[in-house]
Amino acid sequence: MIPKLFACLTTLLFVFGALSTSLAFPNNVDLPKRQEIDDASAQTGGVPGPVNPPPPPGPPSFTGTKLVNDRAHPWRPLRDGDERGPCPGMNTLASHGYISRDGVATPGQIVTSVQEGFNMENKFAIFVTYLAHLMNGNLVTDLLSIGGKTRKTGPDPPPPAHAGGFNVHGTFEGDAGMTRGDAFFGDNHSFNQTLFDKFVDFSNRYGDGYYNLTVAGELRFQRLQDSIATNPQFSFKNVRFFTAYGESAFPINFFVDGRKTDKKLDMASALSIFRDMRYPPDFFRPPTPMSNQGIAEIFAMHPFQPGGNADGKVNNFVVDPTSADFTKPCVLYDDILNTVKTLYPNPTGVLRRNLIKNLRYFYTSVPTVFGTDCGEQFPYGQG
Ligand code: HEM
Ligand SMILES: *[C@@H]1O[C@H](CO)[C@@H](O)[C@H](O)[C@H]1NC(C)=O
Ligand SMILES: *[C@@H]1O[C@H](CO)[C@@H](O)[C@H](O)[C@H]1NC(C)=O
Ligand SMILES: CC(=O)N[C@H]1CO[C@H](CO)[C@@H](O)[C@@H]1O
Repeated sequence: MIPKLFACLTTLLFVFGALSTSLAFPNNVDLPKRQEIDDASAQTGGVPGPVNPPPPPGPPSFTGTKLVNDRAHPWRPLRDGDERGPCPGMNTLASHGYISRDGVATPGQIVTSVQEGFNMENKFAIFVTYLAHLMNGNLVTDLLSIGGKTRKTGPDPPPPAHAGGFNVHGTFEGDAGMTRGDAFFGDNHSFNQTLFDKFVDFSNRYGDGYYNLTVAGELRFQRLQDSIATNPQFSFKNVRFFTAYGESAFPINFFVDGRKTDKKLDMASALSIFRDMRYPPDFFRPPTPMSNQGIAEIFAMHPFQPGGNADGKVNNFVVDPTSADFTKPCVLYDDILNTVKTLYPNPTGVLRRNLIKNLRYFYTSVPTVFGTDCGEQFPYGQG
């Protein structure tokens, strides 16, 4: 199993194209010096309406390190109604204006922002973003909340779809996060100081005061043990199995200043990003495009099989052999398609067209991110 696992994980290779963004404006209008979007719905005249979603952005032409906590992207405190959620990366990008500061954006804007602000690799960014959009976004208006449900993403889709944003439990957001509690305990998305104290404690014990891969492996395993022992509804499979290991590597891959080469995160920087949604002062993004480098090492420290607590009982972890794991990534693709089909059993009109397009955009990332071509599926036809 391990050689196969590594074979799979080490084939997370990347392809590059060229990105060119050109914004055409009439030249007789007075434009602000910098285009800043403060309110996503303002882009559509206040009421988001149907949109024909454009293809995802390609990679930027420059992918080296640079100052990203710059004068064009000042941190600002939250205003009433701004959406923030379980992702410290997206929260930080919103609070620095890399996406609309209200926390509502199109998938294209999210991909551009993670590339620009954290140097996330293009295909990986497309994979994560379109996954979130298919699970929790509004496919008609092409808008997604990085926090809770908001009218700013537009009219509700037909149930059981919800367009509820990142905070919705069980589609993308899941259990055993590092600094967020399990949904069972009531709040699945806010920064939790008690959990952050544990992050610091583990960094002291295993990393000499820094978060590195050794700390990541120990903390990931401890958070799983915590949930097994305390959360009767603990679930850890499919999407959540993959994202949890990825997210354990992200603080090393993305939150360490790009001029450093030691792959360890200091606690002041961690607190700044996790709690305050704020880049450390003078922060440079990583020197090369990054994704989930390190997950093989994190996993190998304490191999763990997907599953959950059965029968609503704590300390009753049962492995689910039907779940995807790192040796079966195409099962994850099947699972994602099943979730989409459950959310959208009978789409028509613009919704159906946009489902077809978004599934297509999502799949463009799958062969690269999985290192294998799972065979694209077309549950709603090909348009
Ligand atoms: C590309 C678009 C992205 C999407 C759609 C996304 C979405 C999410 C979601 C839904 C979660 C919550 C999962 C959970 O723990 O239950 C999460 C967690 C996380 N994200 Fe993101 N994210 C994105 C980009 C990023 C980036 C660029 C970074 C780093 C710079 C990042 C870092 C993290 C970390 C560290 C966590 C775990 C937080 C914790 O366990 O306390 N994410 N993300
Ligand atoms: C934070 O997490 C701890 C440990 O899981 C929990 O006991 C506590 O109630 C949480 N705090 C909040 C404010 O949710
Ligand atoms: C993490 O830091 C600790 C303490 O300095 C060190 O022993 C360990 O080897 C480091 N882990 C990695 C993967 O570098
Ligand atoms: C299942 C669950 O508890 N989900 C919660 C996640 O957090 C949001 C925002 O507080 C709640 O609305 C959900 O009920």
